Amino acid sequence: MANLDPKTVYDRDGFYVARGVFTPAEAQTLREHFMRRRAEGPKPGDLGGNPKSGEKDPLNAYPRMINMHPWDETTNTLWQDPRLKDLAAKLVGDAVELKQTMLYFKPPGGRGQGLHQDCQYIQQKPLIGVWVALDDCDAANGQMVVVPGSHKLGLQEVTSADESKSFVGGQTVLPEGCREAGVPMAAGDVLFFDGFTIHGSYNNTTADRFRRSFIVHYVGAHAEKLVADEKKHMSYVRKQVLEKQKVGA
Ligand SMILES: O=C(O)CCC(=O)C(=O)O
Repeated sequence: MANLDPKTVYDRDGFYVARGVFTPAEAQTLREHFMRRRAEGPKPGDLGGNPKSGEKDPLNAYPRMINMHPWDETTNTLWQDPRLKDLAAKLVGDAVELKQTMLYFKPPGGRGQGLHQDCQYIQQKPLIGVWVALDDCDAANGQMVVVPGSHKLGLQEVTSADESKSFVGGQTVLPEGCREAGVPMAAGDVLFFDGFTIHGSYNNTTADRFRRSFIVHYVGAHAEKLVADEKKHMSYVRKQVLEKQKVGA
């Protein structure tokens, strides 16, 4: 079959994998850089550890970093890298602007993130996630999982996630007949996905392999505000938890 162009694939499936965007040497430099920054100690917005679990939760030592670009020059350069920004713009069909930057470490034994749509958090469209693999990723170390075609289904309802598998408390209620597909990637590959595409990841079940990824979210320069029904926004899961606590008090 003839190779389809990236935008055709993105529009059809809701995601596109660009192979070998960064060299193995660049991926290694980025891994080493972010491990050094993590070792410096807590950063604003860290998320993922469970202080109640003491040393048991590997995410205590490796919480997710967010919005590093104001204090980390490497991040501030990387989100503007034309290899990410130009393809993101081509895929959304508009110039793009930065929404957020993130770094997931997912150490051995680390939990994943329940399946979700990014527009269930960020109320703007078009929104595009750009996920740079810094390690080789497969099912064992918790590769990304997507639901092909789900970007065409609109926002779905949210519910609580199994927190033994997900470091966040909410997940999407999967529509009937949905098929999940793992996305194996090599360090340096980049996954681009639509803000409506259902995606997430499972636990890193390896004893010795990290699954690190650098992520940028961009919005279209002419993005519209989205107003999700209450039950389709992740804040609904938090509200339900607070309601239950009130009833139990
Ligand atoms: O890296 C993961 O496991 C999930 C990332 C994700 O959900 C995102 O980048 O929007």
